[in-house]
Amino acid sequence: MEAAQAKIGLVGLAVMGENLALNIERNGFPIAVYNRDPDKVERLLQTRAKGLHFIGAHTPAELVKSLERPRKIVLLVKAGQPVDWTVDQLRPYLEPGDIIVDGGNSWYEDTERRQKELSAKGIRFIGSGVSGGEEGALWGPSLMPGGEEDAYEQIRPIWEAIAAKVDDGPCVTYIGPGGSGHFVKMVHNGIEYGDMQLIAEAYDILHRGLGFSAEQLAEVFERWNGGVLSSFLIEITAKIFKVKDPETGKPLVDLIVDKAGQKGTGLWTSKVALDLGVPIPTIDAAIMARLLSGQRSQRTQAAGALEGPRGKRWAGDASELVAAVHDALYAAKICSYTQGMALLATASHNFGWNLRLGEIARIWKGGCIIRAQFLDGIREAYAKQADLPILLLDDRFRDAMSKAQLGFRKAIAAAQDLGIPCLAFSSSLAYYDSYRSERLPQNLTQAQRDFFGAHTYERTDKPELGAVHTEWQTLLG
Ligand code: NBP
Repeated sequence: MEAAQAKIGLVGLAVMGENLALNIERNGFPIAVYNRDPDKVERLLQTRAKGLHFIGAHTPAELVKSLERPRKIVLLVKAGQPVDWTVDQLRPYLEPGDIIVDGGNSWYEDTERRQKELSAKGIRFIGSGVSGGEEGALWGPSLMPGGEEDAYEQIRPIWEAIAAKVDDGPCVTYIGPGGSGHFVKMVHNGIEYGDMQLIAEAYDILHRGLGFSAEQLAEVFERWNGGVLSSFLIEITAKIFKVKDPETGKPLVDLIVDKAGQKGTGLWTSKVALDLGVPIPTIDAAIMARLLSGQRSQRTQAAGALEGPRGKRWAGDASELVAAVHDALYAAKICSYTQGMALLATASHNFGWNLRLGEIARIWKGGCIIRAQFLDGIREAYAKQADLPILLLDDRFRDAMSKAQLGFRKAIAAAQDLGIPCLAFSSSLAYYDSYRSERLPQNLTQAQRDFFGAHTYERTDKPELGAVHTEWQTLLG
């Protein structure tokens, strides 16, 4: 291939970069690729990219030289300092109008800093969330681009061509200015943490509480995948229960150490939510559950020392508990997505992003890890009312909660009786009940704050007084 022929360049040939590059090329865009370790470039060109419209670049200069103007370069390198390093490598060869697209899981404030730094040289920087893992990157991810809209317009044809497709279009939309694309991707990941933890808790109740085998679990999850819970994560859960370890013949899932790792985007979601003052207890619980799972040696010690139900089985009708756990999973999922969307709404308001929540739900319907038919209901809810205060108040979800809430309570009560932890289920129910409570006990909290710190309070019977303070000790006499 002649020089200056590629439509787009890509840096970072690990699992995401390699697969996204193949997706871009398959959709008709000749691509130039570069990696810090050049062996990876050669390996790709000799294997999966052999005979395709790829240009292998061995230096940043070569990469830039092989691109049409304005240059468009996608980064899929490890988030954090490697992104700055890669940008610094490219910067001397770029010209005003060129566009860098960071497709990694970058912290949204880093994206905004990079946008500012590069704009001084006329270079545009898009922070685009890419979700869907290896398969998504290759066959169609969900893409969440944020930054200057006219810069996004330049890559839009490529982004729309490579994105997953659902009944109402490609799973990509312009998210908004600044770091909004990476923020939305971060919240997507937080919601993913919540979904995974809720599924894990449902599994625990059925497995420990009912003694269901992997085969029975596969059957239950397969059935659930045909209804309101239908989603990629439920589908792969059913598949996981069917896989046997080739060596021992046992279900592979039973042989996996009960310790879940995390790379940070879930934790970021919780931290940002605290900073913005948005309660997201289901997602917080999912992070706490992973942290607790990591404290394995303490748990092993405590298992023999701390009292509580041990190995107790559900004495009632198994099918009733299965139905209750199904309802709990659906209800808690509604609570979790309500929290995630509330976080997006607050960020949009505080940062002036003008996020279109219905459109974000739409682009999550395909390609990404949380993809599910369920998201169509969220899209419709925001299409009906763009400023819906909380998703729980949409007719569809309010009715669904009314129907599911008894099962929700029953499943949690059963888990508590059996001594099975369900951090995310119970946090979700407490979230729901808090919203339903016209009066919460924080009148007492405020009284305590005024007692020890003169923090004042407002009176229910005399709102016109505003903040008042009482000398509590004096009144005690
Ligand atoms: P990694 O996150 O493992 O990154 C690998 C790439 O980063 C390689 O090109 C590597 O170059 C480069 N790199 C590293 Br590692 N350290 C570097 C440094 N100090 N300076 C410059 N370059 C460095 O790969 P990935 O899993 O494909 O993910 C890429 C991005 O996409 C990440 O931000 C990730 O969070 C995000 N993401 C991943 C997934 C997923 O399922 N894996 C899904 C969605 C988003 P080298 O080859 O020379 O070491």
